[in-house]
Amino acid sequence: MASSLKNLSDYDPALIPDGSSMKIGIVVSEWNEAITSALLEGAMNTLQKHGVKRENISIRTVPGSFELSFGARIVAEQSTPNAVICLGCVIQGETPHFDYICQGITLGITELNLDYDIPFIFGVLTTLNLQQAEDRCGGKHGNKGDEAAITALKMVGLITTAS
Ligand code: DLZ
Repeated sequence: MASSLKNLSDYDPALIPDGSSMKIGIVVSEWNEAITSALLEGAMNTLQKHGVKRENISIRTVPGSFELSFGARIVAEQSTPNAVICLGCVIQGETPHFDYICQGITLGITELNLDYDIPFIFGVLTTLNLQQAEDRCGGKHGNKGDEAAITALKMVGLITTAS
C-alpha cells in the first residue's frame, strides 16, 4: 500500500505496547548517511517515547544496506534484544544494481525472521530518487524510522501477549 494512503507515523500512542522492559537492537547503514541518520533519530526518539531505556538500545552500523542482514544477525546474537530494527536507504541508479541489493536485503531480513525467535524489522527505504527518500525520513510522508520503531514495539508486544 502506498505510504501516502497509510502513514504509520500517525498512530494512536495508547495502542502501542510499553517498551520499558524491552531491549531493542538497531543496525543502520552508512550508505546515504544523511537519510539513514534521520531514520535512526526517528527510531530512537519513538522507542524512548514509548519507554525503552537508552541503555537498552544497542546500535551498530554497517557499510551499506546489503550488509544489514549480517549486521542484524550479529546484533541478535551479541546483544540478545527482543527485536532488531534494520535501517537503510537504497536509491535507484542507472543499473539493475538497485534491484539486486533490494532483493538481497528483503530475502536476508525475511530469513532472519524465520530463523530466529525475535522479529527483524524492515526499515529500509527503496526509492526512485533522493527526494522520495527525504520525504520519508522526516518529510511529507513522515519518518519511516518512527514507523519501524512502532512496528518493533508492536511485534514484541505480539510475542508477550500471545496465548
Ligand atoms: C553499491 C551500492 C549502491 C550502488 N547503492 C547503494 C544504495 O543506494 N544504498 C545502500 O544502502 N547501499 C548501496 N550500495 C552499497 C551496498 O549496499 C553494499 O554495501 C555493497 O554492494 C558492498 O556489499
